[in-house]
Amino acid sequence: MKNVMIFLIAASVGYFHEESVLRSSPGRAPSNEQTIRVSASTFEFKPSEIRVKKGVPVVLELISEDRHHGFKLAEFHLRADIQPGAAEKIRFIPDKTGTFTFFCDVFCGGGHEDMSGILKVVE
Ligand SMILES: [Cu+2]
Repeated sequence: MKNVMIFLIAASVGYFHEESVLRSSPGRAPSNEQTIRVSASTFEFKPSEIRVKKGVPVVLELISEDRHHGFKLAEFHLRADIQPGAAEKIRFIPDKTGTFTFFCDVFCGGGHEDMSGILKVVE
């Protein structure tokens, strides 16, 4: 009987250990995370309007269709360089609602100043 108890305790400890390892395994994306692909080209972002929900993790997958561009979303302290041929991923959790402007912060030619878009965060 004593042996059975020891076995049960050992089995349950092992079980819980495995559970915690599964939960904390690195690289596992939260199930509600959403990936939004944004392409940059002279002189626009597509889509130019991104709608997300407050509190839901977002991955922006930034790609360039032509040359070096930048991505800056100051209110969420996000910025990235976007180079052709390589997707740049930015993860964040929108923690406030509102309409925020993102823009290209790498000079890319005559229409650079107009290269922007908006992020709408809703409840
Ligand atoms: Cu630019």
